[in-house]
Amino acid sequence: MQLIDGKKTADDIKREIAMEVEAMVADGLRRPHLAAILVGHDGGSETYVANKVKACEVCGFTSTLIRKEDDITEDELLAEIDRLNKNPEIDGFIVQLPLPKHISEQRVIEAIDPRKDVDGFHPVNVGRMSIGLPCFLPATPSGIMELLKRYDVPTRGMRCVVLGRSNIVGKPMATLMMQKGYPGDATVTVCHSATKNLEAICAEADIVIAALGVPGFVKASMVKEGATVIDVGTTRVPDSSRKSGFRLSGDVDFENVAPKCAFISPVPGGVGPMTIVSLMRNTLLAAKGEIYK
Ligand code: BQF
Repeated sequence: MQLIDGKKTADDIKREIAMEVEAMVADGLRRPHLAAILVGHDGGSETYVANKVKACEVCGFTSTLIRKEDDITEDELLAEIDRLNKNPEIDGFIVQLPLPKHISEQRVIEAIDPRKDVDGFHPVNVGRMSIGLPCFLPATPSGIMELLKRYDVPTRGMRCVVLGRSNIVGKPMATLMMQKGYPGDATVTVCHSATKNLEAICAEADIVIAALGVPGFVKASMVKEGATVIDVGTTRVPDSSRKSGFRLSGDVDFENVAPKCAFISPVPGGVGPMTIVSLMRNTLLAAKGEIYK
């Protein structure tokens, strides 16, 4: 069993990005600039945005955090997005999800200029990804593809089961795994809450990508000997032995599943750090104008 170390891989890539940024600065270019809009004070969102701001520092990017209270109106948020769209100093920006219930996430996403949509959530980027055109890839699936590549995980002709069908992880993950080339060329099955015989479908998979958000869902009986298991779950579960009061729990029963695996990614320290680094990569691409010329 080989552990897929997302933390170390992400640290390596951040060093690669930082070197490229210093070369840009030496050439007289300005640093890539990422902005993030954070609405409200949700604990998870605060942590995720802090992770992104920290990664910007490590990569040598400029970052701007725009905080809004959770009673902001949708129109006010859309106006802020319009300002960022028009601000030539900003290469890319994100609106941290989830948003308060009175705001339409879809309307917000569609207000972002696709050329600055470094989360890759705008329908233009989703559509371009689906037909294999240059685009900003969504950070989590992109990070997983990078891990499969750096660990030489075989994917061509492999049966890949994606658990979960979200717009942010499950659907784009399935799209990327079935695309031509490496890492891709897999035979992909997407399972969700209405799937019958899910256990049996998983047990035939060479690659299982678990993105349902149910702690410990994937059990040893659901995994084939020699399979690769990628755990995307990051559920906060109460843990009184931690000073934070919680720990991150993955979707995989790691202790029992790991012994059967060729490769497995842990939580924490697996996919999560790669999600952050993919956002940095997209911001660098935005700054260089390499997607939309
Ligand atoms: C780690 C996210 C659900 C909903 C919205 C490192 C992150 C997480 C874990 C992180 C996530 C999850 C992010 C680890 C960003 C991943 O060491 O294991 C980093 O910051 N993430 C997000 O921005 O929005 C989410 C999960």
